[in-house]
Amino acid sequence: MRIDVLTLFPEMFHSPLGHSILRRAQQQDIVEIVLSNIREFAADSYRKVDDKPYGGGPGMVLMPQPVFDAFDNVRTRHPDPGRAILLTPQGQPLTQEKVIDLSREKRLILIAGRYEGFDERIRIGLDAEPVSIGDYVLSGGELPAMVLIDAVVRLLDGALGDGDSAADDSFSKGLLEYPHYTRPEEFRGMKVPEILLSGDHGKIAQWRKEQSIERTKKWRPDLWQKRQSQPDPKTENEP
Ligand code: 6GU
Repeated sequence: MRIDVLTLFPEMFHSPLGHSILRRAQQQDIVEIVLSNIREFAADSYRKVDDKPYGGGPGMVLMPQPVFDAFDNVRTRHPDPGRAILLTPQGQPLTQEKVIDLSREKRLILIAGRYEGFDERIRIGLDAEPVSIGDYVLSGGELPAMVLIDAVVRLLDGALGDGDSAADDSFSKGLLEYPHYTRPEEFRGMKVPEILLSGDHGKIAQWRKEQSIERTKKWRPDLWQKRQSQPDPKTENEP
């Protein structure tokens, strides 16, 4: 997969992209991530990329021209035209379902905005899909773009280590993941549940399933309701 990111702050991406799974996935050519600085496409000598909103109001608005020019510059550098995503708090929620869908693309072009907002013609003219990472406001689209990249890249073939798997992830079956324990068997008076030491894999699987259900009901009643009202045919008949 190729991921282009159009941003005013490419340096913000260096640390997250330079560590752990994202670093390894790039080294192994599972993903190519290309950062473009929107400011380099500013037309004037002040490198201006924002201006006051028509109609008045607070803050500044990202101008269309530098973003369109940055977009045109990267678009032809890869055979696949790509799926354009606009990171904005007004976007559709980034769910695991959406992440799985995005992970099937050959190319994504992410546009991370700043300021009070971006000129609406960016979304319309570039046919960019608005995506949000949750119902709270961040100061720019960079952190959301990094969140999206991490969530997508870990699903690409070969990105996770041999022992790891995305199959048991929280949300992958509409439930939160079960609790984990490692050594020691007792820590500050808290014991590892007996069943996990039993070696009975059937019972352990059953216990984990129950735990997943319990914590989903307790911590994410919204997810539990959704699962009850629309059973997933793939998981319906599981224990
Ligand atoms: Cl994608 N952008 C900003 N600025 N804030 C957000 C967001 C995106 N998603 C949640 N909050």
